[in-house]
This record gives sequence, structure tokens and C-alpha cells, in this order.
Amino acid sequence: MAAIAPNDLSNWWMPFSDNRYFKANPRLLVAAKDMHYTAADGRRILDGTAGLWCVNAGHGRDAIVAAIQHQAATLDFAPTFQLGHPLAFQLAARLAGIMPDGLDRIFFTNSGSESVDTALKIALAYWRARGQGQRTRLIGRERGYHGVGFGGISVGGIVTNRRAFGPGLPGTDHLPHTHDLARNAFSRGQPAHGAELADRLEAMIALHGADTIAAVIVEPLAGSTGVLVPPAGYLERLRAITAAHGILLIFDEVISGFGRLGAATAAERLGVTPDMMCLAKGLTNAAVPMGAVAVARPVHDGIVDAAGDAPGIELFHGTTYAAHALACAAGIAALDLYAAEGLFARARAVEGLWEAALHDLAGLPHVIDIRNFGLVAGIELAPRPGAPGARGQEIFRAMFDAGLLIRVTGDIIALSPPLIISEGQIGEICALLRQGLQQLA
Ligand code: PXG
Repeated sequence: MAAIAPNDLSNWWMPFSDNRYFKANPRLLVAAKDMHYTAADGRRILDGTAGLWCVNAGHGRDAIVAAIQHQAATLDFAPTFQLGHPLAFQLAARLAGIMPDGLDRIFFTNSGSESVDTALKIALAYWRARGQGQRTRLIGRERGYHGVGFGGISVGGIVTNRRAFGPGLPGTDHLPHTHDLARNAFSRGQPAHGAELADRLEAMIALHGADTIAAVIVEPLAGSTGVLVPPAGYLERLRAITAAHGILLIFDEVISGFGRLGAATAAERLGVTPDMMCLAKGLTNAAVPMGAVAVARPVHDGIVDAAGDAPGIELFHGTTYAAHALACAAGIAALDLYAAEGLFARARAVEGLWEAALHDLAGLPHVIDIRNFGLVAGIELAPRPGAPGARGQEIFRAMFDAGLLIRVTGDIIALSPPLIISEGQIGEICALLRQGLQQLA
């Protein structure tokens, strides 16, 4: 057995991290309440990112804590293959209640990545059950992020994944991304230009044949690759084209769900209803890991009812921890809290103030775009010549030292605070960013 020194940082191989830098310059968080983290040195850090786009009701909320504690002492784990427990059914019903009409069949997972791979597998299984097993092609989008599973990285559009992990699933294709600073810089809300980019799907259909395409998956608002707000009319067009050709449309709402865009889902906010929706993060306010796929009734029925009277498993898919009792308890408590405090509507109500405060940062050094939608904002910085990403890393570290948690992707700052943020705290975020950007080389 290896001898392990106290406070040794070497054993934990950290995810999506510069392990060498972190372990030389550790930043540890030890507590959190409402809008703030507490760092190991005792400093309070204002949470400008709701953790990782997930703690939508703020940290350490009493009702969620109590629900988890109670559940852990009552029923910790119950198998969910051929057995059930009441909370899973309750949460599914509650979740169905805030989904767009018709997406009322809920498959539980443990993360956003699992939700994505689950939705892709459901799409394939659906077409096979319908006698169209030749529909295997999956279409994603450039700059799409759909988690880390092989399905998700295959439909995703991130070059680093292809370089590191190879070609992924066969038979994928990718729509163009919608980021267009030349036409849309400093947009407030949905950018005006780019709806026509959805028409590229028509070209793909002409190339591949609609009857080989199982599904199209997009994030309504792409978060991880730098806050790409959907151009006005774009998602409507994707919906019209997929519907016309009988192709399933999947919205990955892992980030955009649970109030982030001022409604339960982006689908609701924008009035565009997909056939499946991937969820995670805010589902439990991130207090216990959980994801879900909300599935339109005909897709569910197409698989489950197609099995007919023959006994047996209809969908050969699931995980040990799916619908974990603690996650269900946390999920019910989180949905209760969102409703009791009207947090989705609150996000919508402060959106104008948020937008105005953020756009006030225009004109600061290196700022080439500011964009926003719901309680999300992206601030794009010009890369330092020869050192792309350096400014992003520097502003992230400077802000953390100044007491503000932000996210950066390359040289793009992403902000997505808990929906309980006060007007004063919006001002605080902007004041700290102003100072940091003024000092950035
Ligand atoms: N889909 C989308 C749209 C996501 O944003 C996932 C799937 C995967 O979820 P899990 O739970 O498997 O991580 C995500 C995750 C960032 C950041 O900094 C974003 C995510 C995760 C970590 C960091 O933007 N999104």
C-alpha cells in the first residue's frame, strides 16, 4: 500500500482541469450558502455561475437539505430494475407537469451526459420499433456540447474531443454553429441574424436521405462553448424541417432548463417543442446528481406499446443509480422550491436589469462582444496574439482572487448566477468584472 501524506493532492485526478497548475496553485471551496461559496482561506466568493450552471435556487437551501437527510434515513437505495419506489413516480409526475405539452414520459439518469446518450439510444430504438431501423444517422451541431459519453461527443462539435478520442459513432453529421460576430455582436437577447443556418439541414437531408436520419440534437442555447444564443427564428425553422421529414428533434436543455432562461425550459420560453428533452443540473438544484430525458408520448408509446403483449423489457437501457431515492427527494424539494419562490418568473423579471448592467461593460479593453439571454451572459474577449485562452485564464484567476466565481471557455466569460441573485449582487458582479477587465493586459 502506498504511503499517503495528509493533504496530498496527487491522488485525485481532476476532471476537465489543468491538474499540474491546480496542484501547484490549489483553490479549494469548503462551504456554500445561498449566493456565496466559502474558500478554504475563509474568503466569501460570489457565485456568478451557479456552481456549473446548476445551483439555480442558490446553495444549501434548507428544504432540499432536509429532504435529503430525511430520505437517507428512510430509504437510501432501492433497485429500480423491475422494482420501484414512490418518490421516483412522484418526481416523474412533477417533472412532466412543467414540461411542454406532450413530453410527459420521464426516463431518469444520473448526469447530463447520460441523458444525452439515453435520448440518442431512445431515438434509435424508436425507429427500430417502428420498422425503420435504417434510420441510424444522428445530426448535431458545430460547437455543440453534449457531455462526455461516446454518443454525446460524436454529435457534439468540439475538435478537442475528436483529436483525443477519435472519430466516435459512425454516421453523424453536424449543422453549422450560429456564432456570427460580424452580424450579431452586442446583441441583446436573441440575435437578429442566422435563422437561415437551420436550412443547412435541408441540404443534409438531400445528401443523406431523410429516411436514414434518426434525430437532430441541439442545445437551444449553447452554454459550454461560449454562450451562443439562438438567432430569432432559428429553432422554429429546425422544428419545421425536422417535422416535415419525420425526424426526431432533441433539445439538450441540461443548461437551459429549470429557469435559466426565465421559464421552466427554453422550449417553453421560445415556444418550440422538441420530441425529447435532455435534463440534469437544476433538476435537483445539483444537491444530488441526477438527469432525466423527457420523452414525447408517441416516442415512448412507439417503443413500449410496440412490445405488444409479449412480456419482457421494452428498452434495454438503464443504470444502477437511475431514480436514486436521494436524488428523487432532492428533485421534488427543488421543484417545490422553484415553484414556492417563483424562481423561473424571477429570472425573467430581472433579465432586463441583468442585460443593461452587463452591456454597460461594452467599451472596456479587449471586449469584442457581450451577449445575453435569460440569466445567462457571455463576454467575449479578443485573444492575446499568439496566446489564445490566456486572457480567459487570467481574468478567471483575478476574479476568483477578487471574490467572484466566473466560467471561462477560451477567451469567453460565461455568467449564469443562481436565480435568487439580488439587484445589488448583479451590480457587484459587473463592478468586479469592470475592475478586472480594466487591469487585464
Ligand atoms: N449537455 C449540456 C448542454 C451540458 O451543458 C452536459 C450535457 C453534460 O452534463 P454532465 O452532467 O454529464 O456534466 C452538459 C454539461 C461549463 C460546463 O463550464 C458545462 C457543463 C459541464 C461542466 C462545465 O460550461 N455542461
